[in-house]
Amino acid sequence: MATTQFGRRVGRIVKERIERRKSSVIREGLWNDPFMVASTRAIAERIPLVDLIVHVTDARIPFSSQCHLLTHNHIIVLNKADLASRSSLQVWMDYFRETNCVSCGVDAHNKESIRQFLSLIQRQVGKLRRTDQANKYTATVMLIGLPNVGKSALTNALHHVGRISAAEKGKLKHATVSPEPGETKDIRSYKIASHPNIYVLDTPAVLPPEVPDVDVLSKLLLTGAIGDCLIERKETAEYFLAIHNSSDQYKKWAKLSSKENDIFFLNSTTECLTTHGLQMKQKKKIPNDHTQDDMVQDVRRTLYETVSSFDGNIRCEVEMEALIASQFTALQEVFHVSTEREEDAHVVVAGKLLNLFRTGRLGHYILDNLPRNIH
Ligand SMILES: Nc1nc2c(ncn2[C@@H]2O[C@H](COP(=O)(O)OP(=O)(O)O)[C@@H](O)[C@H]2O)c(=O)[nH]1
Ligand SMILES: [Mg+2]
Repeated sequence: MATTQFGRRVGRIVKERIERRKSSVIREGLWNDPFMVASTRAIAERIPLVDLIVHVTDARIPFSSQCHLLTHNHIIVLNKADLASRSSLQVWMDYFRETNCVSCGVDAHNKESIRQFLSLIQRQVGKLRRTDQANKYTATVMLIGLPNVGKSALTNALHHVGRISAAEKGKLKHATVSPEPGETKDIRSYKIASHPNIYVLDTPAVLPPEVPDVDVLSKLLLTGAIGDCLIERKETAEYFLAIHNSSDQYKKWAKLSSKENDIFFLNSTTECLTTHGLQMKQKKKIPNDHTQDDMVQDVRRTLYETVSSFDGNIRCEVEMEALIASQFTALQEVFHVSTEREEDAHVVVAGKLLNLFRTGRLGHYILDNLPRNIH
């Protein structure tokens, strides 16, 4: 499958660069960062001291974003559920249920989702104590996970929702949230519930002791868990386009296409269009200013038109490459990128495309397959 080839190509480059940095004297890069090593050790030492571990993963890669520091008493959170395909997420939740893991999909930016997550934590904490201790104890819950999966965003949301629903006074604390991995530098506690008191510990990211395989690395890169500095953005964006072009996502954007709109007008002869009605429809078709939303629609339409009019075989790597090259050229126009050198223009296009993908505006995906021995 061409997608796998694109992923592996990206994964191999990243792996090779990480390995090179690991063996170099320059102490930089995630797997060679003494801070990361120390914080992973500090988190591991805390595990036996806390009441519950919340293992935060990225719902787009429920398997590839798992961390190695697992314990018996943990729940799995598939965060960023808003970015994942809903039907596939349900399949993953069923899988976790079958393997007797308590799991839930969460969107850290959605209050209702956070309320449900908080209730789950409260129920799990409640199970840990004897009934005669009811409400008179303090429990500690530690969030652990790879970089950028949303531990700090969840901490803030739980802290805010928990304190407000308990009508507690006092200043709210704020954990640093960032699109760049590795921002949280220490373990901090935030109160999220009273009667019983529950504190959540936000932690720096942990990384597996060994550099993962190339398939996992490519997905960590695409979802933003390990930062873009390890490889040129263009290669990562090409990998995204390969995934997009092999999925059914583009079909959802058919109605944005001007070709499809023409067909719509031709088929609407039975509809009585007044001059005003026609003007309104045409207005919708041709946006007159270029807001961010219009831009997103233009990108979606371009992706739809390039894939649907492509008559090559996208399962073949070379032909997929040709399609992707044509998409870069078309997107350069959509993003209004004009640079002297084509290479520079493509870097800008890649950055913009990745930003749209990572914020969920180019569809919902789950990049991992279920472990094979299950289904
Ligand atoms: N769409 C979406 N973005 C999220 C969610 N949770 C976190 N993020 C974003 O993911 C990035 C990393 O979040 P952060 O909490 O700093 O991750 P941490 O490194 O695990 O603490 C930030 O840009 C957040 O705004 C979520 O549920 N949905
Ligand atoms: Mg953080």
